[in-house]
Amino acid sequence: MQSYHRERLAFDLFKRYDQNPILTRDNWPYPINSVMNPAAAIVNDEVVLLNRVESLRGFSHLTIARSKDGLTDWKIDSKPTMQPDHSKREERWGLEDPRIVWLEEQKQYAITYVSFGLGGPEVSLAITRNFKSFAKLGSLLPPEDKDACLFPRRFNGMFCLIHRPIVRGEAHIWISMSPDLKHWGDHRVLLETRHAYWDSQRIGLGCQPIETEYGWLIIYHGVRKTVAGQIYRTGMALLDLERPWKVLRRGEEWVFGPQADYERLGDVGDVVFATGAIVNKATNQLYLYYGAADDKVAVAIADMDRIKEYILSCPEV
Ligand code: BMA
Repeated sequence: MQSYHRERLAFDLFKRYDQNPILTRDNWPYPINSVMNPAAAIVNDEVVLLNRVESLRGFSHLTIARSKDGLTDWKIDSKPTMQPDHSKREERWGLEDPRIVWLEEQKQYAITYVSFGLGGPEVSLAITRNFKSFAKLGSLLPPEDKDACLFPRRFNGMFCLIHRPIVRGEAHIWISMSPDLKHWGDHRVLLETRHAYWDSQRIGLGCQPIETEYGWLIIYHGVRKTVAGQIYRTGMALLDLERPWKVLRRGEEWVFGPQADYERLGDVGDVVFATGAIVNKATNQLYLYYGAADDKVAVAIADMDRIKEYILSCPEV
């Protein structure tokens, strides 16, 4: 149902940081084509962005940039942080679009990323304690699959993974369970594309699930195909805290879309692709990090109370 009050909340939710974009090829310490789609985490009081970086060959690897305030003075690793192992079937053509979550039980960060190999894109897992050394645990599910993130803890004894397989050509968001982070089952569709909506063509998880007292906040991207090309925008849903396979609410409208020049123009125009977020506890704001037009990194900021007001005003599912 259309609600102008809710649409106003959606429209005003995110403010672009006025120094955007925050990372571009011009401030990279080595030659690259582009930087985009970063995972985000707070590590030792610093914001760590694990960025997808595309080389001049067109293959991607992951490189860290760190900042005290998550906005300014980024310190970028002088060389790639995680490189593809080209001898591995699933990493032949690079590593893309990571998401980070802290695993409470393992006391390690889990990085789910797309490894792009002979079978197409698939979801792989790496773990790290310190973002200095990384253990690659291999791929989790068969291709074609993308846009995956774990939850920080088990539910009913099981780990949960949100991901986006392509099934019969359809691109819905799925959730799957595992007792050990290796064997996956209980696959079910979590959110579907919606005919004729802004998210009609494809959807996929954006940043890692954000835990709130009223549920898991899911920020996802939705794609609409137009005669002029595709538009990638951002929407929201809410999952039950103890049963994250249960959708509580879903926004009807997008909350963030390409408007600024740096989002409309680039390697792939009209793309905002959120992959990482942090909550600034001091200001109660969400910093949403996203790839802008597939060649730079930008950040949009929203007040957590406004997000709550918005998502709780969305229709129950
Ligand atoms: C998706 C992914 C992203 C990319 C987006 C827009 O399918 O490949 O890495 O940012 O398309 O081109």
